[in-house]
Amino acid sequence: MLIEKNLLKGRIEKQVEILFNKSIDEANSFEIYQGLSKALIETISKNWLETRKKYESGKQAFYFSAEFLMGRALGNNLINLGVEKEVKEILKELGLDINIVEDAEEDAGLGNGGLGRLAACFMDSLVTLDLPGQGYGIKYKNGIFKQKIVNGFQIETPETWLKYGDVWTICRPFDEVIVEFGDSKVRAVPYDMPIIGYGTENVNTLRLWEAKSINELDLKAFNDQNYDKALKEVNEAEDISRILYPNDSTNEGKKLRLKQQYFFTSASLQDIVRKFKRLHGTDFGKLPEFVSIQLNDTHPVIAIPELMRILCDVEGLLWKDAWKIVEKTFAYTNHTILSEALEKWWIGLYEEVVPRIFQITERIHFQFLDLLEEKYPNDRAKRERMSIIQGDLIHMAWLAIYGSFATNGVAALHTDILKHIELKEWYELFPERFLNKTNGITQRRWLLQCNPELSNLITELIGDRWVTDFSQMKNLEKYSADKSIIENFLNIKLEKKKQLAKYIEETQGIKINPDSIFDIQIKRLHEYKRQLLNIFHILDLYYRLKENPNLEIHPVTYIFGAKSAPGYMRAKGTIRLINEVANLINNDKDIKDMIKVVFIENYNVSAAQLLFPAADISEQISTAGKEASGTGNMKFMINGALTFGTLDGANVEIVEEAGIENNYIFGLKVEDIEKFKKEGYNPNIPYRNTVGLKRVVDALIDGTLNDEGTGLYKELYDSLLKGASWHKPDQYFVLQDFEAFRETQERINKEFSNRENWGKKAWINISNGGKFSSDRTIDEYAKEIWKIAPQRI
Ligand code: B1N
Repeated sequence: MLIEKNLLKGRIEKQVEILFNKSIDEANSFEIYQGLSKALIETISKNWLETRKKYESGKQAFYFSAEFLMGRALGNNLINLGVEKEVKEILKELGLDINIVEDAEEDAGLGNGGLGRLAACFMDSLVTLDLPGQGYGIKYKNGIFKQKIVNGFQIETPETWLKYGDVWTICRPFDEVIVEFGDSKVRAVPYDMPIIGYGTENVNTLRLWEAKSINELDLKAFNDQNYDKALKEVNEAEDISRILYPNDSTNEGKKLRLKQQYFFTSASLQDIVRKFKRLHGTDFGKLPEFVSIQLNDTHPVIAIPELMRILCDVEGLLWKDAWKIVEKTFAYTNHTILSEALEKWWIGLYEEVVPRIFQITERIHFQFLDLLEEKYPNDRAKRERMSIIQGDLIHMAWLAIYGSFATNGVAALHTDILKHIELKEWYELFPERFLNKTNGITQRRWLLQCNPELSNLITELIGDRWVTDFSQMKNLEKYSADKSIIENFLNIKLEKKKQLAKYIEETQGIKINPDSIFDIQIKRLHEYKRQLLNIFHILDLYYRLKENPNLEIHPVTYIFGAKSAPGYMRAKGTIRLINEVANLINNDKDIKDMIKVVFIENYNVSAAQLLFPAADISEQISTAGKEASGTGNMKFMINGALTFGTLDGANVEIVEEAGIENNYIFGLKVEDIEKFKKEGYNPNIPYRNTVGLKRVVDALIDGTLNDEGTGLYKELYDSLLKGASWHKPDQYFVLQDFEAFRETQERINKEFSNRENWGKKAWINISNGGKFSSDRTIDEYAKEIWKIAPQRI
């Protein structure tokens, strides 16, 4: 055991005393949460510093990411440290419920969705595998906004996780560095978060930078009573780490965003180079032997010219020597092929914000043109397509591929599309650089922590090795024919559904039936994810029930959770639509509770931990080819939900592992869509010919539904049937896929009633989830990209 119970209890008391000057019986749940957390940090602090020292001897991987969607730390750390039981007892003796203490913690919501949560799962796997890997990011003062639903509309309010300080990071003021922009300099102050592994004493680090101004305040302006001016510099500096941009898979070409990117990558590189010099001197040719840097999408790609700057301008290397080092240091992960997400910076802005980096980027661009000329002489068209600087835009993905030794996609299908369609010419130029690394999720948070009931059953059957070796799950498969075990599983599922129902009743005031099918779609709101298709089908089902009260269906509860980017009007319209349809159906006595629709307000990591275990059906219905991987699909699978989805992203691999017959696959495939694009797609055809479809689409504009004069529904309608200047009508094939969607839903509804058979299918999914552990993903990155090996303290 890590720490003896009474010792820990004493430490909690002491910490509450130090932090709040209260005795433990006076402390509220938040104060206990902080005291307990600090006591845990006290307990691991020795191991933490030993790990840091240990890792200095060899090669380390650094994960550069603008987002780390960590969620809550306490519950996860209690489990990873193996002290959950003791802490529960301690709190009980004090008359406290651990759940209430855990609920006092705010989510660290420093990310938007899958990309940010992936970074968080990777942190957990790195340390659990004893791998020398560290995260680098930004300590945003305000993470992803809090979503309120008011009259069905999404309202954003600021997220304030740091309101009372954060116990899980420690400031390291003497590691601060200065980041220089064209017109100003700021201090980058590091905060370190310990990343505690499972079944290991290693403690890794996530280093998050906070921006601070060099000068405190302009006293002269203050004395002149010019208060805005007095604080101008302070505010401008602090603005850099003030807020997370709330876009998921869309690019916002804003100056502050570019500043954020340069701020954290420059600070991190300075930190890495400083440490390298301390350990190995100035033989920078050796840098790639000790350092690998993973660029999480293009957001940190400005690190490539920044490392050139440091090596050439600061350390005095020759350009060509520096370039060789840079090319061997970075690796790049591509997370999307949506054109609106690809980052391109306008040269005017880039030059203004980081003039020296602009010069270096230009030189890289010309050097690349030389390479192209050598390989493909006189091929002007190719040069135009592949140029890093195109017209007045800098194409960050191109810079990433050229400036790194590896480019990876995040699921097999996605990597194939990169290699053979989207990045075809790049793959021809650098075939050895392209790799696949199918995403994964940590089973510690997404099964052990969020579903202790199922975890216990699994451990009873196959022992607990699955917690750190998820391939063990395969040993469960032999029980799929064992009726009593399937019965056990189904009872656990029911229990998780009851827990969710209780949460929904308490937080949203809606009563749902735990015996109904829980059909859940939780993810960011985006047109390509097709929440619209889901809600159209629900409305159609509602109309059919109204027409035919004898229609026999198994009761079903449709649950949504989704945030929309604040400026994304179609996504906001869809949220309003879901809420309106929910209201209509939930309040219609004729429906007799056959259908319920719930929109979960403020969907975040903590809500996710309640939702995944309670699902029967996992909605993964993106237009084929558009969802790079998805990771929610994996969380559902290992908690025993069946996938209802298209052959997109990692869904393909999920059904490969668990069997297509144990899931519900429908709709157009990538090839079908390619064909439509070649031969032409007319959404009017399905609109007119699919029974019931016209009725639900027209409900948007014929007065049936009411968007309060905002025009949001008309805009949705037009997006399907008229298109817009930037896209053809129904670019995501919502109407074309409607019929297959409905047929498959009908099949689900029928088959759910056969409890035993359903349970068996769910069990087979659980048993075949082994591939989707982020431990497997990280092991592949470590061996095939970073070339790092475990270092245990
Ligand atoms: O990254 C996830 C994948 O599982 C998802 O399929 C993919 O959509 C997601 C700009 C993004 N791709 N691109 C982003 C996020 C924020 C931003 O500002 C783009 N997120 C994804 C993990 O691989």
